[in-house]
Amino acid sequence: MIKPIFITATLLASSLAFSAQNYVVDPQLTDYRGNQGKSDVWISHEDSDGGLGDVGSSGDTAFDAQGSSRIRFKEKVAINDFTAKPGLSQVITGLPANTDMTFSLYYCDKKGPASPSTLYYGVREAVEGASLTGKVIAENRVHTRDLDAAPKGEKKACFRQVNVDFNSGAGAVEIFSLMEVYVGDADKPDMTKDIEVRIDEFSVTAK
Ligand SMILES: [Ca+2]
Ligand SMILES: [Ca+2]
Repeated sequence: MIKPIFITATLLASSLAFSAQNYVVDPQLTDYRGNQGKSDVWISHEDSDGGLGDVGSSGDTAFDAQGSSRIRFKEKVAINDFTAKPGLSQVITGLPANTDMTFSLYYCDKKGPASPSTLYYGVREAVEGASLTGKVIAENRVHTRDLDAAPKGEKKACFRQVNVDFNSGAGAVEIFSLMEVYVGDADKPDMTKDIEVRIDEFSVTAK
């Protein structure tokens, strides 16, 4: 009678190994796209008319069905504040406590090696009702020029995977993914068109 139980346990262990639980809700931004960027889980950090950047849904996708988020400064806005960091975040509760985990997403910037955009992403402690105010647990910055060898999206190869490790602490965190723009000595970057990037395919899993 012992043998069948052993086989069942082995099958369970192997199926778990192939699909680690992803704690992000609407991780592929499919619902976000379906609802034109309105979401109960994704928090947009934007104020385009106020010059703080625009966040919205896009039909582009890294994998599977349509949906990603487009972050941009619009060329038509009279005065853009390039110190603003527009983007998305999501509060995630119910993580296993004090566990080493990985946060990853796919980032697309078609502007090439000289792009003024940098992706600033990471994990903060969650503070109820006060998005992006918690203590930073882990953070990273990446430029598209550094992602030639990174895993690519299947539908749009412009999407490249980035990640950062963190410890879940008490089990409630806020993941964030924001665009920073480098202006340098100029008043503003080259604005012959919108400065835009896309983000998609989010994942938070135990290591
Ligand atoms: Ca997607
Ligand atoms: Ca918007």
